[in-house]
Amino acid sequence: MTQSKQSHPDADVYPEATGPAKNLVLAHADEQPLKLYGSWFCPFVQRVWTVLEEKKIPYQYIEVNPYEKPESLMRLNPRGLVPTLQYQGKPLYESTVIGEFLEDAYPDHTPHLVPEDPYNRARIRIWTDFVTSRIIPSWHRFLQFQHKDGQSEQEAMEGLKKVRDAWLGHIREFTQEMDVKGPFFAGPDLGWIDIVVAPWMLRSWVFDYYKGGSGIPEEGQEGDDQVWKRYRKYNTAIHERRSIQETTSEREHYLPIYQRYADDIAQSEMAKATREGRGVP
Ligand SMILES: N[C@@H](CCC(=O)N[C@@H](CS)C(=O)NCC(=O)O)C(=O)O
Repeated sequence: MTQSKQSHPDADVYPEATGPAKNLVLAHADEQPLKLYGSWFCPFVQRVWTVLEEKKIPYQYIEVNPYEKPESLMRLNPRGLVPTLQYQGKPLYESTVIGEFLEDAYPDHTPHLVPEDPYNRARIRIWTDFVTSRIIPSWHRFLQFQHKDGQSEQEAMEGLKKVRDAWLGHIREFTQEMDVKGPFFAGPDLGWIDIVVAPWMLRSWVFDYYKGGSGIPEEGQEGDDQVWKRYRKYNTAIHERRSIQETTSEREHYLPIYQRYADDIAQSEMAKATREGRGVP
């Protein structure tokens, strides 16, 4: 990679989407009243991007590097985070807020991803919160885990197992809440909760790549049971979904980004929050 001229240590990311996501960027380059300021690698952006694609809402995709914090982004979102949306000239941010907003603002665009029934809608909010407050932080603690100076090999292994098991525990709890048949969380149809969690499922190859395995048993392996069987069915359905595939870039360009997390040297707000024991920024 070329040396970045920018001061933020994470700014030197590949500049644009590649692979399937590149086609979407090209198809959504034209001026539109609804603008998505996004970064090709960002899981929070992928949520919003997937909703726009599922619902076929017209939008303009504008690639920004959130570590360079360009003026165009800061003007709309003082937190300087992506995704940021511009709707009728007005800004909106926070991926979970945007997801529900798109459902409400474009009622004629199907599929409806958020249940209409108030109870079911509230339940989806509980599990959306679970993804934010449990799954994502434990995913990052596992990925960023480091062998500390002076620790024996065994102590380090135990430490790694602890963070891995914490993540696995949350995935199991989430899976146990799913509709028995599925394949999606609430039944046969993809919903907002699936889009909320999908980007981290899609990126869980990082555990095989950097941490010696995710710990999720394969069929017939030790520890396999009905819950993991249900999870694997879910995982397959998520990976096969067109909108999710189409918002994904080539893996080789995610590697330098996730290498920095795996080495625990990333300086993103998420990486810092993880080191400080805080939640999602
Ligand atoms: N809570 C936010 C999180 C968004 C977020 O952290 N985005 C990252 C990119 S994946 C970002 O903009 N990082 C810039 C930084 O860390 O300075 C959301 O759900 O939209």
